This record gives sequence, C-alpha cells and structure tokens, in this order.
Amino acid sequence: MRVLRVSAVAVSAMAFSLAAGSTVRADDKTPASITVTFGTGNNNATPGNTPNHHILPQEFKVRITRARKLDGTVVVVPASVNFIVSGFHWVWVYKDGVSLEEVATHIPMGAPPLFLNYEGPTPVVVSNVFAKGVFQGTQPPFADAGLAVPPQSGAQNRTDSFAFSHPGDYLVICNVTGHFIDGMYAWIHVVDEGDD
Ligand SMILES: [Cu+2]
Repeated sequence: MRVLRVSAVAVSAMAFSLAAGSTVRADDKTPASITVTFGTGNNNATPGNTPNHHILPQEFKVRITRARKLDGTVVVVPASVNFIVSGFHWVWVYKDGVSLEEVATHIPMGAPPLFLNYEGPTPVVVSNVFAKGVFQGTQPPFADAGLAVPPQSGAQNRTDSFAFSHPGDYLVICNVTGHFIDGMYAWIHVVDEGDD
C-alpha cells in the first residue's frame, strides 16, 4: 500500500512536469491580462457624478506572451485589457505616443460636447485612435431604462476587451467629454515578454 502511494506521487509529479513542459512559461511579474474598472455608475449616481468618472487602476502594465498551439507552433498572444464598463461611458484607446496633454488641449472651448471625438488635429488623415469600445448610444434614453430615477439600464453595462500586440504606452479615456474633464483617463503600459 505504501509503495502504491509513492508510485502515485511519482506519477502525478511526472504528469505535472509534462504539463509544465507543454506550455511556454513566463515569470509572473506582469500579468498577461488585467481587469479594469471603467466607471461605477450603478450605485453612486450623484449630481455631477464625479465619483463615477474614474478608471481603476489609473496606470497599469500588461505583457505580451507566447503560447503553443496543439501542433507545437509557438504563437504570440496579445496582452489583454478587459474593461468592466458600468453606466454611460465610452472607451477610447489612443495609439502609442499620443499624450494626455494633446487630447486635453483639444477639448473645445465653451460648453463641452457630449462626446469629445478627438482623432487627431484637423483635417484628420489617419486617426490617432488605436481602438474604440462599444458605442453605448446617445444619452439619455435606453430601451429598458425603466422607471428608475435616474434612469438606469443593463444595456449600459458591458465588458469591452482590447488586445495589444505591440509594446507601448497607450492612453485610454472616456470619450464622454465631461467624464474626461473629471479625470476619466488611464495609462496602459504594454511590454513584451522579458522586457519588464
Ligand atoms: Cu465615462
């Protein structure tokens, strides 16, 4: 019985080493994916809503990794950022090299428009936006807003996932101008495996 138990341990240890050898392993200093809070508008609606207008964490790092397909081919796996979007927001991620100052200085004078929609100095030839999240519609009516005051809708709440295949420093903002003015922006630092 004792011999059997030792054998079982040996077999499971061997199975573990086989499993470990079947994937491309990286150290765990920087995650390959991260979950980011993009607004918290479900339970903190207040006049002005400033407490809702934040991205958490405001600065973070994710890594590009490698993995093996079933046939053994090694492939690049993009770094992944999963925004949990709660309430009326719109994720816009700018390309590497676009600064916070550049975007902030293009907020129009006077009453801020509902959406900033800044894609580079006009005339825009090539957009400086890397990727946009799902357009949530135009405030205020949502199909199932119901009778809640203020109106709330499950349709506003979603996950927007983005993949990054190239290292860089990416600015992400909420494209709702008033939210951006309230500080709704963050920095995504994408590193390649072994670069951090
Ligand atoms: Cu927002």
